[in-house]
Amino acid sequence: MTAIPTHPRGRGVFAALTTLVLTAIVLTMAGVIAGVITAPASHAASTLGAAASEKGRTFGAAVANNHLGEAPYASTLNTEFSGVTPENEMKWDTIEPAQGQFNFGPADAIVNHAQSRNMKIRGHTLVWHSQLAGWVSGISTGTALTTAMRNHINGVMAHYAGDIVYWDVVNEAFNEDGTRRQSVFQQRIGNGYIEDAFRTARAADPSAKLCYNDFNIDGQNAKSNAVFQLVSDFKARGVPIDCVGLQGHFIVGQIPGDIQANIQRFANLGVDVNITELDIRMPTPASAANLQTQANNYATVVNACLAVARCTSITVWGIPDKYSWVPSTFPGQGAPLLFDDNYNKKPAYNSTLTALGGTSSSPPTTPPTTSPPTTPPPGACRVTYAMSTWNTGFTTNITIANTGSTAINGWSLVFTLPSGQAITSGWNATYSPASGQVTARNVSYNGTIAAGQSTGIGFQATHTGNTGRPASFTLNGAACTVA
Ligand code: G2I
Repeated sequence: MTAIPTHPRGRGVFAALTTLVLTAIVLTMAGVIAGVITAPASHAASTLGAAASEKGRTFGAAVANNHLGEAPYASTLNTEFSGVTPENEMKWDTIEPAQGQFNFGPADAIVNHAQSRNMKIRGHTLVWHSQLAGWVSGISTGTALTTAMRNHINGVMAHYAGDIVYWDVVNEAFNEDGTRRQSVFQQRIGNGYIEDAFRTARAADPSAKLCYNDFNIDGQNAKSNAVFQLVSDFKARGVPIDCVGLQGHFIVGQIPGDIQANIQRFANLGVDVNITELDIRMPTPASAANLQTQANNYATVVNACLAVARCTSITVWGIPDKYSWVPSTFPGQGAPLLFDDNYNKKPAYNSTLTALGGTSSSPPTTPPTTSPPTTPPPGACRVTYAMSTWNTGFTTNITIANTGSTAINGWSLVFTLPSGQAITSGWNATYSPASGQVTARNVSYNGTIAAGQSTGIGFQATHTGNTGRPASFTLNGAACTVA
């Protein structure tokens, strides 16, 4: 008797295959009986994942295992996204911290979460110079490093065999001028390490699509030309490669004008294109104008992808702004994602959903200012007023929580600034006047605060020595508690 091979993560491969075959038979029979294929949904999709799916695409997010236990993080992921990329958990320093010792726990948690919700998984990443385990850099010969690299690819890909749609096999191997980055792999093994990694990966999991992934290759330039040459060469010589990942780390207002042409030229080589790490950063605190430009920029990227049939997935590099990698890497910049720090949908969320062909269920279709304001009962709001001060100025982040049991539709928050304080710019609300008793009114996209939900606003101001806080706040005329 031969034992039935089981999946390394526990699921029986044969059981899965049997389910697939049975499902296919049942679906075929249903089609014959009904005589028609199910008609497309008549209503527009209301989430990113559902809208992308109607276009035959996946809309994913980078996910960090340590945030999965946070309720709004998990619910936003589960509601909005149809794909995941582990943000750090599959990187070499985490997954093979000591030679031959694999630590699959953190990545398994994300993979299990995704699989139980039918989300597609991108594997990130097998061969990269960064977040590399220390022992790898200590290997001194090309032969030994090739062996270690192959063992790493084999060990990780075997564990996730059948689970991963796209694998980032090699990440960020080129410099901006198109020359090879002098990573330990390049220095010890030489130019052939990329080809070796792809050939090893194909054998390790033939069901996975194999990608080369990099940043600043979104438009046509010296670096993307070098990647284009690599893919052309691989295709000509039969080296396995199925996909190019354009990371899409952008600065607001600076999307390359030829992004669609660049996606198309890679697709023409016979590979899929994925937008793998999309985010669009801006100076913080974010201005309303930049948030609107960001919304337009997200739509541009989505439209460029949708225009090319082989651009099959878009992944944003995080869910709420507060967990983005940007502020720690680029001090003074941030707000690059689709959800703000409180998981409120930003203008960029709405533009992205619209570009995907979906329709937003919020903000409301009628402008909030024309909806009858719902006055919360006294005490049905809670305000958090977080200040960050310096010698002549300060920024304030205000969170307005609806602690009542009905939605607030359209709101005005009134408070009095201590003397000498004057608002110079604000975000997510209009502020008038700039000093004294100020009224902050909602803007188009945050007029509704559902029961139990909150919204974040803020402003930058000057002071003349008095850094006190407003003594009280009223929302639509009712006093709020202050946290
Ligand atoms: O740097 C942005 C991305 C560029 N392309 C490849 C991606 O893999 C990369 O992701 C970022 C993660 O978003 C960060 O979360 O890669 C960074 C490292 O290169 C990640 O940052 C690291 C910090 O440097 C560590 O201090 C921290 O322990 O994240 C770790 C886990 O939170």
